Amino acid sequence: MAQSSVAVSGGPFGTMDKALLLKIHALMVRARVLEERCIKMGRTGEGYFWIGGPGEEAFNVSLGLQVKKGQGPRYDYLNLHYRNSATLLAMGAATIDSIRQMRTVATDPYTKGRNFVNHYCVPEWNVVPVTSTIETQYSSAIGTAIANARTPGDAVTIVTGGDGGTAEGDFHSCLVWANRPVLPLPILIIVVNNHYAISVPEATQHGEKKISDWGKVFGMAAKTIDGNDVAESYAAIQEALAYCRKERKPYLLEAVCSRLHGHSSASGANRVNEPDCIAIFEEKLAAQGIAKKEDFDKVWTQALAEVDAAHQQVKKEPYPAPDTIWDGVYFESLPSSYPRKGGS
Ligand SMILES: Cc1ncc(C[n+]2csc(CCOP(=O)(O)OP(=O)(O)O)c2C)c(N)n1
Repeated sequence: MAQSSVAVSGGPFGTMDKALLLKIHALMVRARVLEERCIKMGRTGEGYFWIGGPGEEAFNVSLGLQVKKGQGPRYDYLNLHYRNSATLLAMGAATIDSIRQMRTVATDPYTKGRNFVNHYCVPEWNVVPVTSTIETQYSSAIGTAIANARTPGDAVTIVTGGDGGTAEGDFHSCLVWANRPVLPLPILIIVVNNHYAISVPEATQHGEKKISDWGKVFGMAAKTIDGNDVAESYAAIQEALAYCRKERKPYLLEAVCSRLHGHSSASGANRVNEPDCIAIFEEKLAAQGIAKKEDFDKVWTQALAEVDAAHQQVKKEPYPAPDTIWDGVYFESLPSSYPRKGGS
């Protein structure tokens, strides 16, 4: 299908042009196929644990495409969580690298085969290491946002996490530090609300009506959006980032999204019956005459072929050598009983 940059005026996509819409669709599909493959790898014993972002593609692709990507405080810093695979792909990450991390092979560029899948780390793009402990990213984000605030330019810090984690002190520390009158921080504070913290329903835990209501306490810009909708997500991220970049102040954005395969492999990772952002998007694209079923089929087939080829390649790659176990680990000294390089 030939791509055009003709603006799709009005309708559900506002001013987003056709080329952008089709690019977003292709990235969403690639992210979904990748995650489904990783789930399968977990089930067949090719990886130890899966956690990821199927259901968040509309929001996460829209985010990744709007990052000011680079290294150092003149560029955006990303303090992400473990459901941001589609954000990484939209930023230009290779599909194969997630498969490498899922299989824990030494070629995994994020953690050399030593951490769970979707625990990215890309120094060249200011993607700080993802932690398994939830919400600590909201604390590290304060540091990177201070660096952005002290640097001339329009770079900002972006932090993402879930609704459950907002019960942690790190989230509230982030709100306090972002809003100090002495140094307000240019930080986009994102909460993806999928209505659950593992198995604990949001409705049983939150006295506040919306998580974005925390913005009222500080008089900070805040909004809740439908994160399953591409156009709403793209526009809201655009508006929030423009605000943070120009005003050098924080913005709290809550995106309500589906969690299509439950929490992780620990809860079975079976598909659940919640709205699917890709199906919703395809329906809208078709209704507007932007693409049709055959076009979508081609995109899915292509993504599957790409993921298949990557998976076959990764199967040939080595696991980390045992004596690299301490590489990248910071320590002062180890007890002599611990194995070291060279076997002594
Ligand atoms: C500090 C800490 N406490 C508890 C856990 C266990 N844990 C892992 S994920 C999770 C739920 C997170 O829910 P939410 O913040 O809504 O994010 P989601 O996984 O739904 O995207 C919990 C409690 C953890 N990893 N770290």
